[in-house]
Amino acid sequence: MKEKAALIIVDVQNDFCPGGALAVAKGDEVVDVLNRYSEKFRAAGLPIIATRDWHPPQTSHFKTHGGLWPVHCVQHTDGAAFHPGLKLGKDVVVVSKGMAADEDSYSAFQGKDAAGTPLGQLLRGLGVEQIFVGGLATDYCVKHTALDGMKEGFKVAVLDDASRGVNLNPDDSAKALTEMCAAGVKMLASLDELSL
Ligand code: VGL
Repeated sequence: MKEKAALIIVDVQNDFCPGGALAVAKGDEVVDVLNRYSEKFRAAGLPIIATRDWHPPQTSHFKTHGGLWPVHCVQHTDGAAFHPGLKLGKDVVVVSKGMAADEDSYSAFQGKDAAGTPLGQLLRGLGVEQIFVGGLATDYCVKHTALDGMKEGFKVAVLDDASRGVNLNPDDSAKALTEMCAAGVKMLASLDELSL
């Protein structure tokens, strides 16, 4: 029998989309693609998790406090809201990360649901063995989520057509894909390759 799968939609938030505080080029292009993946998972009765960066106003993650990034995805702001085009049904579990003032939390496995359950525990509780990961950004949160997924013993596939990178250096996304593949992460080019 096939491993039970879950879809992990990573950080498709306004601040990571064009016009946002930490805009990923063409970040909004993943919205429709992810909606189509979600339909497939929902139709198959499989879990869908949406992660979000959920930072306090002051954190060492931000340049203002010694970190790498402009202020973004501050809790309860518009920038932290999911992109309005993302269709998140009531069944979607939201996992928040980066809430402490001293953590980057690039990986969704450092995040927790509303009840405080860490992602790995949540997935195991649902009987999930395989995760499909897409969203923003390829070279940070998608990459770290995929790599941690492997470390936590899941089969991991990244949705290449549903992910976009920050690319502080122009080849960061390409390097991230190479790194993920070397760790055993599979790549899916498009929905046609999805078999649940
Ligand atoms: C992310 C940079 C900074 C991400 C988050 O979601 O990939 N990237 N914070």
